[in-house]
Amino acid sequence: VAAPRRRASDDPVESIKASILDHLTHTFARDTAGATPRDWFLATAMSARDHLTSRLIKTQSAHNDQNVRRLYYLSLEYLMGRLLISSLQNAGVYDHTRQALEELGVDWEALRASEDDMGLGNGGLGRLAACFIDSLATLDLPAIGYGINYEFGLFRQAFENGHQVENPDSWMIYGTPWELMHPEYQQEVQIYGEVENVFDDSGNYRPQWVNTHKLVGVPNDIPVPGYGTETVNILRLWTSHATEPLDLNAFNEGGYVEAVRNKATSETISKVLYPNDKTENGKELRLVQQYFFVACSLKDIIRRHMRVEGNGWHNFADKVAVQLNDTHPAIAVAELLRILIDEESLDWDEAWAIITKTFAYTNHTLLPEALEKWGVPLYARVLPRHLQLIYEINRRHLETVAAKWPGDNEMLSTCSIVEEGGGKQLRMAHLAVVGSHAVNGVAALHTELLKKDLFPYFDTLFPGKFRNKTNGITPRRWLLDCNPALSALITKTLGRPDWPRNLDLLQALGKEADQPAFQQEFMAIKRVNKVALAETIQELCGIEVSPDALFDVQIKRLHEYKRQHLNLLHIVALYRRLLQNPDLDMVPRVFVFAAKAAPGYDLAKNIIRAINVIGARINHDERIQGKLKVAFLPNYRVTLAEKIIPAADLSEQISTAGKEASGTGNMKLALNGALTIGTLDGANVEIGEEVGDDNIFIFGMTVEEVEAVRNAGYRPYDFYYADEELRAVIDWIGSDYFTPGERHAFAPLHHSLLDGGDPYMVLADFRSYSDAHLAVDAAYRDSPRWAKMAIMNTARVGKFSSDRTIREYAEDIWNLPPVPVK
Ligand code: 26Y
Repeated sequence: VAAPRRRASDDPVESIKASILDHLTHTFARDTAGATPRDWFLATAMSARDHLTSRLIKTQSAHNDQNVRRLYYLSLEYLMGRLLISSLQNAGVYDHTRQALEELGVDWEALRASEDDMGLGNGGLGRLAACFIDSLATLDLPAIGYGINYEFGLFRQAFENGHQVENPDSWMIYGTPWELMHPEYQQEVQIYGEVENVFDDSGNYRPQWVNTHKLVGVPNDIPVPGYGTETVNILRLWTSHATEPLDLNAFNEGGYVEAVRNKATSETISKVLYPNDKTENGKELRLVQQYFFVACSLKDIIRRHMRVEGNGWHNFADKVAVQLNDTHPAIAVAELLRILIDEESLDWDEAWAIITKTFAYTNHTLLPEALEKWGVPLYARVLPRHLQLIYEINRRHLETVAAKWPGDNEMLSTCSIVEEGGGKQLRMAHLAVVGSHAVNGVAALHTELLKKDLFPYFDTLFPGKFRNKTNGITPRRWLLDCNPALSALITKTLGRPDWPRNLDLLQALGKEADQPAFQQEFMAIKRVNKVALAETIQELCGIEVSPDALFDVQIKRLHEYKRQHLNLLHIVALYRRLLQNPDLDMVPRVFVFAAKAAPGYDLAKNIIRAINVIGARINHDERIQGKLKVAFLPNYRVTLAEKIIPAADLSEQISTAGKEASGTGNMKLALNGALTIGTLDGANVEIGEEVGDDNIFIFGMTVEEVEAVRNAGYRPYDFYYADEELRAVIDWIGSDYFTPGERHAFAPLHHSLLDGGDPYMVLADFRSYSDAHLAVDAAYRDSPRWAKMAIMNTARVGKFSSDRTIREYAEDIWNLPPVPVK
């Protein structure tokens, strides 16, 4: 039945009902009888959006009217996940909307399941950006996130015969209700071409960037509402278009395909997210993506500033702070320099002062293969003027290096932005450090290693530039929204509902950790969440698991340094122990994995296959009486994380010490009452400090020990021969036992562990890891003890709220005061 036009109602539930029905009818042309869950989702999302857009307008006017200082967050990735629940929660209409839908007889679960994830990121770095923009809005900080509106997000993963297969993620093929397109703010930018050496009348060098290719960026805005506040910031994502949709000449001559070729090429730029998150492979399109979004964003920032300030370069850096999310947007340093010098005719020193006051850079990795470098010939072709400017930045930079260390040529080449030898390459991390006033690592240990190992001379050259900002996660999505039962218990226990804005309040749960009644409530919620995950495992993997088993979870990108294969060795060892002693007294375990491997990363894909195939064998072996189960859930993404995390008992954070910059999944799992088994790496160190030694299982070598063993010449065979069980497990995996008829199926894995030199020292840490698991087993048998430990984890990880992280950035790096709205 068609709904009448919406009428204002005093009853919030009635007015939401009216709004949803109104959108169903007038926005989507559906009647209630024929509406699919997706139609209901769209109508509900539009109704939520109505709440947000009026607040968005109010927020932006407040910021504009007061001409406030703003933070601009530049990131190639935003891993947002679904937006419905968080939008409703942050708009303060979640409960009323649920009730409205119930009264309308709509199936809520089906409705919410019909929203595709907005998966515009690879992993930790992209999800961090999403948590940060949530916190920025919640803290009333004036901020805009800039990025790319990829038509295809991270690939969708399926398994065939245990192998990963990738499918395109066409998340917006039927449109998305959250984006507001703003063609009036489109920007034209240029790329390619060449530099003409021109001199003006006074003989000054005035280079001209000519014969360029023009592109248009059209912004799509996503509203970003804060929780418990009026602020609604925006996430502005650029879509690329051609300046001319059609080549009329070609068209008139009958070249129909030729006529739209330019359009197709231009639109390719925002087509697809690169699925690599460690090795940069120097692809031209990726460089074009970086420059396109940086150039559009800077133009937009300058437009906003000049609208108020006229020709106000003098106070640009007072009003504008730009944070570079890793080096991916680091070309912004050269692009702003080009604008200031070539277009605005500022002199070098003036321009450079503005730049270094404006930019700050966050580093997310120490792994050498993940540090971005671009070949000079590629740069010369794509961004010829920028290359000249980078050379000049470098010349001046090397002057300061030479002044500090006179006569030291080695120091010059170490600190240079341009790497000589072989093909010349541009080191983007060096450009970002030189062009920024602050550089930060993402956990205390990471920042120390950054100063010591990655940029040792820069820390001496620029004292005070390097800071730590330990990562955080938004407690809205990662507790309030994903674990409603635990959230209700927390609100009841604390006697106040405002803990999602002040996560330190959870400390008070510590007082209940010894209380049997509270322990039972806490663990009963965990069990309900485990039952739900068990159903999901059944659905997605066809594996039956018992919610009474210990749920042992490793969920993260698949990488050698994260050591999913260490976990696998332990599983195979347990399997072997059970076969040798079927009565072995052990807590039944369900090992849960979820992970995507970069499509070109063969070893990572081999590890996925090994876990799948060996897992299947274990799952079907009746001899072990269901004591071990292995489930690798396909297509890991934010939505799946929201399902797994509330159900986890044990959180695997087992990277080789010194390799994981921070980790953020470790924080999400601890917040939801999972205990960590982990190395002293990344933020695990700080999690351990917060929860206390009694409430975490630490194992393995420290950074110093890793270094010492490596310096002494690490030989995996030493550990292989010294440990009978380890040797048997590796031999077993290397045999064709798990893949009858298919020999050497796991040769890449087997090779990596032994003849490949075991670069991440899996063998060296194996025994210590296995022993830590024995301690886990013992703790889990003692239910009150385990409950207490789990509660202590939830109670003591308030530090890891991204609100704390963002407050530190705002105070220490951005100098950014909050601006309350109304
Ligand atoms: C250069 C390109 C190939 C590239 C693309 C994406 C390189 C790296 C990345 C993503 C890196 C990433 O996600 N790093 C993770 O950042 C998290 C947030 O700071 C950390 O918690 C995590 O330890 C780190 O691996």
